Amino acid sequence: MNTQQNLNIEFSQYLDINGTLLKPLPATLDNEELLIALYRLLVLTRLFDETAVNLQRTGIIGTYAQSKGQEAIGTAIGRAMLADDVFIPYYRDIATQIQRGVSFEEILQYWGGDERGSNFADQPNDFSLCVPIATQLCHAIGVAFALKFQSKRNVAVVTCGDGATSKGDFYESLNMAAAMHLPALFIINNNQWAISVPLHQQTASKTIAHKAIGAGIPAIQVDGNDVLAMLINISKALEQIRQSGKPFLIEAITYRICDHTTADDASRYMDADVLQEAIKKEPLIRHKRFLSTQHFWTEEKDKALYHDCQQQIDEAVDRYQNFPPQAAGDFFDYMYEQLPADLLEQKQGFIQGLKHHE
Ligand SMILES: Cc1ncc(C[n+]2csc(CCOP(=O)(O)OP(=O)(O)O)c2C)c(N)n1
Ligand SMILES: [Mg+2]
Repeated sequence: MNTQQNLNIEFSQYLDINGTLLKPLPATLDNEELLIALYRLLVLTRLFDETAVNLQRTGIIGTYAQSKGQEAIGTAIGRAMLADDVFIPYYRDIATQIQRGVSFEEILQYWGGDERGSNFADQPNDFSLCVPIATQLCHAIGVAFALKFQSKRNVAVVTCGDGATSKGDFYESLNMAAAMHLPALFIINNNQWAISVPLHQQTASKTIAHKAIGAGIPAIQVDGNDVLAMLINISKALEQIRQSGKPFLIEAITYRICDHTTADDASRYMDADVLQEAIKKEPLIRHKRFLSTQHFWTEEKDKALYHDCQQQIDEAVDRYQNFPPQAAGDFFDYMYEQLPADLLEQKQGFIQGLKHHE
């Protein structure tokens, strides 16, 4: 019997869980300023998450999905992309969004039910957060097709969770990207859970990367808690896509060390010992240890950085809370240039109902 293809999946890691460098970094990453900038983004995302949860608990925003423990993925994506690439995110991607011109107050507006938060003031190309699972993958294929049609050397970068890879939208998107040679980068946040459903109940596939191989797309696994490995591999994949015009998939291995959203209580289904083990591998501690071994990072600098990041977030929260409220019925206005008659009727009914209520 002849073998058609070996289906081995490479796993890439640069920093072990103690922050020790396992192999030399490429010259582009041997840069103190960049290494600290990455750490700052990790911390900023972590602190914003904590602040957003507090705002939800005090009724100031409606709901929120944290990226706690998964910050390295979005941090690396934002750093690696070019400004003219297009990002098609899902709801755990704020670390990327804040690097691409989306403000903290816009993100808070989104989770506060204010549609103006998706009408980015300083980000003309990227898509808004996507909560319907996996639908953004199909949108990304449309974007990638448009980029190819316009002969641009840009890439549509789309993210989703492990659970989303069970949906037809995922398989259809992979198939079309590969068959039509589209410049799309799929990055999967494999945080081991889809709300309360663990990965092994979600799929019998050995890895999510194998699903891409089946579609004819090269794929690798990367330690998703290692911001350096993520950045190196995403940069390499983007370059390969720009050269070849063909898609690529990265499965980022991480763990959701938080509730699914503020509407969830993970302690009801997540094993406490497994969680404790996962916390030891999270990305912030690891990168901080690495910086400390480089001799340029101290506890003093660390404290100052946390203080600075929190201040930046508090100022954004202030701006969010002092923003003039949206007009009643405003949420009807963003889908169509001209509202169809039935929706116009609903909008008017809604506004009248509010007046009646007052
Ligand atoms: C089409 C659709 N079906 C169901 C849901 C409810 N839902 C919200 S999050 C989620 C699980 C997603 O898990 P995963 O893709 O692994 O992403 P994660 O939240 O773990 O990052 C589900 C089923 C939804 N938002 N959209
Ligand atoms: Mg998941």
